[in-house]
Order: sequence, then structure tokens, then C-alpha cells
Amino acid sequence: MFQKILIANRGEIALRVLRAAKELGIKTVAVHSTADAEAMHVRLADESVCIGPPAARDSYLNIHQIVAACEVTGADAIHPGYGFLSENAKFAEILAAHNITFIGPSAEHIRLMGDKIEAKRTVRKLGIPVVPGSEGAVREEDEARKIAAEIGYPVLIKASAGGGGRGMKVARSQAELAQALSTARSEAGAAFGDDAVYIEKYLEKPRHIEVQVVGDGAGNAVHLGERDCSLQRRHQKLWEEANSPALNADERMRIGGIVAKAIADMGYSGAGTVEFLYENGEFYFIEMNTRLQVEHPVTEAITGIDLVHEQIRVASGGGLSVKQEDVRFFGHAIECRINAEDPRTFIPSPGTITHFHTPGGLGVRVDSGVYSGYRIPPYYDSLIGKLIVHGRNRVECMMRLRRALDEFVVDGIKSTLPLFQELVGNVDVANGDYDIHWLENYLADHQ
Ligand code: MV4
Repeated sequence: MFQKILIANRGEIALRVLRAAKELGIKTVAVHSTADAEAMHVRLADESVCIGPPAARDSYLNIHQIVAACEVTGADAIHPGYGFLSENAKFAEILAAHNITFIGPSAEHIRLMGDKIEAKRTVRKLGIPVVPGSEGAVREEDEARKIAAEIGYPVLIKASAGGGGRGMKVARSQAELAQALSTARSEAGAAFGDDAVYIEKYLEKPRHIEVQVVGDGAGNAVHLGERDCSLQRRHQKLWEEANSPALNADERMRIGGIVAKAIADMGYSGAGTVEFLYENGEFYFIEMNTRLQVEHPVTEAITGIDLVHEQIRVASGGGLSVKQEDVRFFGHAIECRINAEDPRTFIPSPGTITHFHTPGGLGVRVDSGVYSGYRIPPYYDSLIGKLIVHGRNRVECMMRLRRALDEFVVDGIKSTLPLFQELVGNVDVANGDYDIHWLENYLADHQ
């Protein structure tokens, strides 16, 4: 087991990792920018190192400063959290060259899944259902026309180096295809320095359902069920739940089994999320994330499994703590992302939180790195906390969520709390009756 872990992140996720390390008896090193000297993760860690000025590229993305911090403190391993360097294959390779363990998958798996065309080809061969479309990259217009005619319009052109919704273009008919192809290609080239694009059938009203997996790197893997992350705005998830209101236990175990087998066969190590679109009872793979995700606590709530413990165990060579047959799903969990943003325009609202009071009680978890008097710096993302509520079933979970939201106080800045207070009383949300476009349509209709 590791003696000391450096946490290459900030905010609530730095605290999340710190807590897991502490429980395992591992010392922690926080790193921080000059803007984060007062941050909670710095106060709670055993040691801390200032790694640079506020801009992320000079601090939390500064590989050399982070490796140096690791060497001066003698940390054995680095947990990258999410965002920042968490899916940077180069970073994983540099750490390996310095004999520092990257708590995450191999650089090869990170790189493979970062290339959306290669990722899709790989998982399809391993038996995961994918969206119908081109076999690989599409270069010529006549090739695109042929594939689109086969799968039928509308089609979606996606950038191989994209992901998270960047660089996509819809073509609703052959008349729109040439324009969509050339725009997608030039935008991809400009944004990612890689203009490879591929074509998929455009699914009009899917849900976003993702399967959580953990592999041991030695051919074993378990799935921990799914999360439904359909309630999002501009690819920013706001509300996530487990289980998905759209799936029954048979569908869950069927897709989970397929995914766990594929991940085991890949020799994947660590936590990962396999993302699907789900429409008319069918799953269609879109991408795989090779990191811990913001919404991982809803999976922890319904399984009782600490995902960061599993990540640390696997990275240190200790294997998984659970077998698939030991994984049970209890009740229902919902997470609301509390952002320092206007609840209608989503314009960031940095500044001083004059009063911060979190709810408590049975089935309520708050992961947050802020406190009363904390000044939110303007340099980073606007997530200030996550409210995760668990109940024996979805109805109980929703009642508890409404109560927890009523207790939550964030004063001095704008936050997304009022939006969740609205959503928890909405009939479609109460019925779990939503797709990936629902929230944007709701916001457009409720100015
Ligand atoms: C799609 C799609 C419809 N059809 N692919 C957006 C993010 C990226 N991960 C994949 N995305 C989509 N891919 C096909 N073939 C619709 C989306 C999409 C979306 C997906 C998940 C969650 C929210 C979304 C919002 C808009 C579009």
C-alpha cells in the first residue's frame, strides 16, 4: 500500500480523495495555486505545496511543478481527481518514468479512449453495442453520402479528438451533408489539431446512461450499475441519479455484464465510465471516460462501495475488494450540482460566500470544499458542492431531496439551488420522464 498520496486537484474532489486516503491510513499532500492558499483541501492535507500562479495551465496543469512537489514530499502516488490532468496520457507516462504511481488506468488505455474512433472500434469488437455509423474516419464526401444513405438521415458528424459534445454537426438530409462534413472537419482541425471525423446515426431523443466499472488490470472487472445523467445544459450535467428511472433490473444486469466483460478483456485498470445513449430500449455506446467522475457518489450511495478506495487499492496492486456477485443495489440516489452560477443564465457568480449551511440527516451527503466566509476565485469551474440524497426508493429519495434543498443555505453569491427547488417539484422529473433535451427545453419555456 502507498505511504503518501499527492492529490493533483482542488475543491470538493481533492477533499473526496483526501478522505479516502486518510481512511486507508495514507498520508496526503495537497498542491495548490496562489489563489487557493485558503482552500479547504490545503487545510485538511498533512502537507501542502504551492505549485504556481492562479491560471490552471501554470498550476494544476503544470506537470513539472506537480512532479517536483511529489519528489520533495516523497509521495508514492498521485491521484488526479477529475478534469485537469486526469485523462492526460502524457502525464501518466511521465509519472511512470519517475517511478510515481498514477492512480488511474494505463497511459495506453487513456490514449485509446481519447481517440473516439479507436475507442468505438475497440469496444465494438469486445461486444459492446455502438451507434450505427462509419467503420472509422470518413474523408470523402461520396463515402459520407454512401454511409448516410445506408444508416438513414439524420446523421451526426463527430470529431475523433472531440468528446463531451465538442465538434458535432447534424445533417438532416443529403443536401446538408457536404456542409456539415466540411464544417465539422475544419472546426475539429482548429480545436484539436486533428481533423479526423466520423459519422453516426443521429438519435433524436435519447437518455444519457453511463455504466460505472472498476478493473484490476489483470483481467477482472465489476460493474456497479448505471447512472442517468440526462438532465444537463450545454453538456454540463446538473442532476444525476442511480438507478436510471428508465431501466429495469434485467436491462441493468444485461448491459452491466456486457460492459464488465469487455473491460475485463481489455485488461483495464482502475475506475471508468462507459457512456451510452439509450433510446427505445436499446443501448448505443458513445464514449468511455477513464477517470473518476463528478457524479460517482450516486453509485457509492446505492452500492455502499467507496470508489476512491477501489482506485487506490487497484493502483497499489491490492486488487478489487468486491466480486460481481457481492455487488448489491440498494434504493435510489440523486445528486444535484450546486454551482456558483445564476440559476437561469448560468453566468458564473464568483465572490464571497457570506453564509454556507449544509443539510444533514439520514441519507444526506454533501461533498464541498467551501465554507462561510470563503471567497470563490474566478479562475476555475463553478462547482461549489454536490448534494447527494439516498432513499429506499425513488419516491423517498425525492421527498428527502426536497427537504435537504430546503435546509441548504448559500448566501452572498448566486447558485443553482433555486433551480433544483423548482425541478424537485416538476411532474416530469417526479416521473423520471426526461431525455437529454428536457432541461434545455424546460429552461427555454420557463424564463
Ligand atoms: C450523440 C447524440 C445523438 N446521436 N450521438 C454529446 C456529447 C457527446 N459525448 C456525445 N453527444 C451526443 N452524441 C448520436 N449518434 C447526442 C449527443 C448529445 C448529448 C449526449 C449526452 C448528453 C447530452 C447531450 C446533449 C446534446 C447532444
